[in-house]
Amino acid sequence: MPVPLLTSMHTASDVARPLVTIGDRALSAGELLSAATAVADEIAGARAVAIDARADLETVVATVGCLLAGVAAVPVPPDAGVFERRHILTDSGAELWLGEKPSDIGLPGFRVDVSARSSAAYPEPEPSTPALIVYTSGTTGAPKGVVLSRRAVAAGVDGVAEAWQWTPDDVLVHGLPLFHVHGLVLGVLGALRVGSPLVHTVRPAPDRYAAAGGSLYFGVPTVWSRVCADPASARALAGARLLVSGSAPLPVPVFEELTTLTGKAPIERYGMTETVITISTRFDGERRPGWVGLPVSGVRTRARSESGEEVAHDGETLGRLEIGGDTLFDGYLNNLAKTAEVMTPDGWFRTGDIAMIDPAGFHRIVGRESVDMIKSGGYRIGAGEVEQALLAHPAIREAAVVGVPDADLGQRIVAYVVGETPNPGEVIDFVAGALSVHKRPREIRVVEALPRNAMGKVRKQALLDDAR
Ligand code: MLC
Ligand code: AMP
Repeated sequence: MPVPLLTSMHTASDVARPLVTIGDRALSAGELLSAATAVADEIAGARAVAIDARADLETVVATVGCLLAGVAAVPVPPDAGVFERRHILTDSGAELWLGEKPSDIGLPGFRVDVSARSSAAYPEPEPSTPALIVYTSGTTGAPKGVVLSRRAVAAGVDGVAEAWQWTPDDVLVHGLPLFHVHGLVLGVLGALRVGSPLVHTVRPAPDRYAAAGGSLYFGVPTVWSRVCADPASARALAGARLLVSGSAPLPVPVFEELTTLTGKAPIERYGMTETVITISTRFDGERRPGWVGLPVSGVRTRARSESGEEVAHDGETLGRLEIGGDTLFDGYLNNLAKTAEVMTPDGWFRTGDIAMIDPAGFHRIVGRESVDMIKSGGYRIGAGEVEQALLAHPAIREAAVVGVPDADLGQRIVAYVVGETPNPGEVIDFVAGALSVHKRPREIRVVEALPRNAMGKVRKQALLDDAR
């Protein structure tokens, strides 16, 4: 029989020690296992189940329940608006809803009870079984369901655990959302696989990080920049073993300030929903501002020029970054065409990121191929998806969305719209209600006309220049 995915949860030496703490509630390994088994008892036999993925213990118990039963977990952002939630539920084919049910959801379901107990035993599913279907944005259209197998989850966690010397002696702290790879796969399943207790602060606020007393901290760059803006909280992290940044580029000034305030250079690591975590600096290696390090164990990378040749590893030639290895997803659910677009014929995943590699194998991510893929606060947001939502507003005739450089969020969504004097605040709320709150434009600029080229295509660069 295959080795359990969440190995350490089954073999914890002290089953009574808190293994997962979220806010002021905690579960030991024993409690988590039996509460999750009670969920597995209810859902066994389903293909996919939706989870109302709030930052709470119920989300952890529900996800572990799915993994025990071999049912694909579909984390649904708790702030997902009606369009987005409907799309996720329909596309994923989720058969049940775990959590509190909004009135527009017709699926059967139940509330997860973290005090429920079951001692049923489930055989470990094959590594190829889907573990999660995570919805993520493309440049256009609705979010796509990324199918991650148990093998990919295991490989993604094991690679960084080796690079960071992450062990059960660590206490992991973060407050990231539990519906993406960073917070859920690395930040929850990672802790459960390694067996290091997790303290989740519900929100990634600097004072909560400071008060948590962990040895290993995860954050997106926005979180680290806010930590630096609160020097007392930053200094409180001086005793931690590792501060890890990922999901978006960590600005060099933030890297340097964090190093000065905490006495520790942060670890940077690079990942994607489709590939889990693939490149990182190491606990025992160089940490270079602006560079994300080396492929983790089991991961292969290559950077290719437009004509397809691998570029020189000279630390300056740019190439399109591709990834190979066990951490790769199985494809986009119900979307063979999109899957074929992002996979090379020889089985590598085209990340859409532009990178350079130096002679020592260190990687630097310099940007995205497409201006329509935006990263704001570490969230991936497709310009096309926001434009579609804007066009559904009755006062808007045309819309174009750009990601403008922003000191706090990395990129800030600015929407240019043409229409009958729409009210900016109301338009922002309209998008927040249709998609997810974090996909809302931070600014609306009403213009007479959008700049277009001879083909009629919007000139996004002109909008970016204008917004800057
Ligand atoms: C604001 N709010 C609104 C609103 N405007 N609600 C409704 N309508 C509106 N118009 C509310 C929000 O819901 C929220 O409420 C509060 O106001 C603040 O929202 P915000 O301003 O959007 O939050 P912000 O401070 O900007 O968030 C920053 C952040 C967040 C860093 C905390 O961006 C974040 O959590 N980022 C993490 C993203 C992440 O995990 N990415 C990983 C992807 S995986 P309330 O009640 O909620 O406070 C990946 C792979 C890899 O990338 O490599 O890791
Ligand atoms: P997501 O699918 O939300 O996981 O977003 C993946 C994208 O985030 C990648 O394609 C990169 O563009 C970006 N990203 C993740 N980690 C880093 C990092 N450490 N540095 C730069 N960009 C990153």
